[in-house]
Amino acid sequence: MKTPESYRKHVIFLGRRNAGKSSLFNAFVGAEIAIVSDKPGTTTDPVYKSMELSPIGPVMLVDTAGLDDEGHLGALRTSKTNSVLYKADVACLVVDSKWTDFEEKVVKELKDKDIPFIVALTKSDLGENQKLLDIVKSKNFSYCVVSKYDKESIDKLRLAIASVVKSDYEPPLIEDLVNGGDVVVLVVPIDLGAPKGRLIMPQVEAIRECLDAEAVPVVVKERELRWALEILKQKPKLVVTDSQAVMRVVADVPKDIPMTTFSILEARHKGDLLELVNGLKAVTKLKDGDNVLIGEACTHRTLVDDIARVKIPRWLTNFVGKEVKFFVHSGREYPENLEQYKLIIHCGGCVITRKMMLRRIEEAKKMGIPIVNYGVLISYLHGILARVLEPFPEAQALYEEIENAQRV
Ligand SMILES: Nc1nc2c(ncn2[C@@H]2O[C@H](COP(=O)(O)OP(=O)(O)OP(=O)(O)O)[C@@H](O)[C@H]2O)c(=O)[nH]1
Ligand code: SF4
Ligand SMILES: [Mg+2]
Repeated sequence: MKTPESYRKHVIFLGRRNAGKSSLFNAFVGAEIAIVSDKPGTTTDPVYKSMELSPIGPVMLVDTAGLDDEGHLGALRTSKTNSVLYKADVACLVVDSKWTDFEEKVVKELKDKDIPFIVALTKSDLGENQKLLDIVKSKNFSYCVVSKYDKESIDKLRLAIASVVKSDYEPPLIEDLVNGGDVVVLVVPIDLGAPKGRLIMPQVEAIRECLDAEAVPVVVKERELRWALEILKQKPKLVVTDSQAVMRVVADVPKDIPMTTFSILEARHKGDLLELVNGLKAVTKLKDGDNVLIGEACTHRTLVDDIARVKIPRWLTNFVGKEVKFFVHSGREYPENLEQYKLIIHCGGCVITRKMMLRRIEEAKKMGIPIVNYGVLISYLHGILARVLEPFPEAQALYEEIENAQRV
């Protein structure tokens, strides 16, 4: 099976126009994918290519449109290249002749976003640029001297990039919550929203992690849950349900069996569960006319009773009793002008990497905008959040604290 994009580390090539980014990108891939020309501004939109990069594994390489310092210093923040930065696990800053304020600005942006980077001093076949080399060395940056014509230098760049990718800790979806021999019941509704003939990624991943933990995953639809619980000889260690069936499942699962939702598991695995619970503080403070952003990381087909466009707005409006204005933003790029929103409600982000999701949460946090996700909010609005946070005592304690503060 092809590795999904969300599981690939993203390696971004960036730098001034004409620096040689597309040439390096092509040499890296070993194929002529991106257009190369001596005309500055050849690449206008990001170009993607997946490949295996040892020892990281599957990566997605991204060539970007060049930026430069001729009147474009401020452009980095708003450009398509900046949007691509949200996806970066590592960046390759391509420099061919000079180090200026522009490169400084790019480095600052990378540091602000906590993106590890390497400087590729390219076009080395044209001669040594000692001045440039001295500057990069003096700044203690990781660097590589390369030429698109020198295969050995490209191999070195591959190794150098692989070595700067951070091996961030990624909490598992479920593996640490179960032990060998445990029975885990996974509730998977097969309704109109379910993709034809297959399960979705978090469901597949949960089954796989249960198997890795030598636990016994039992997969049922919500209608068969009660029966499944009756015939099981061993009490399940955990029941996990799709958020949309959570009300029915809460009613069917005895109180002494811990339960949670795939969305809550995803919030921890792919994001920051505590921060997403913390965002709930803003819900009861919403006032008439406040703007709420509903963020979806992909542009999937919308349904009649769509979760983002219909259900969440309806549930939230009923809950707060205020006329809140909802805005839906779908797609890989994070929307601009976040400051106009009083709350962000984000989807599980199944098509983006953990790093991209954390960056979205971080961006909201930096601007002081509370952020929650669908799973946390839906359970909260239905009054069952404490129940589904049971496997996560720290998050449950934070939620209790929020509830107590609101009661005062
Ligand atoms: N001699 C030499 N020329 C190179 C090298 N890399 C790129 N070039 C030349 O530099 C010019 C620009 O190369 P590109 O790869 O298109 O540069 P780019 O950074 O993608 O440019 P934009 O997309 O316009 O931002 C082309 O004429 C390339 O042939 C190199 O390693 N050695
Ligand atoms: S969770 Fe987000 S990224 Fe995944 S399918 Fe739903 S809207 Fe798309
Ligand atoms: Mg280019």
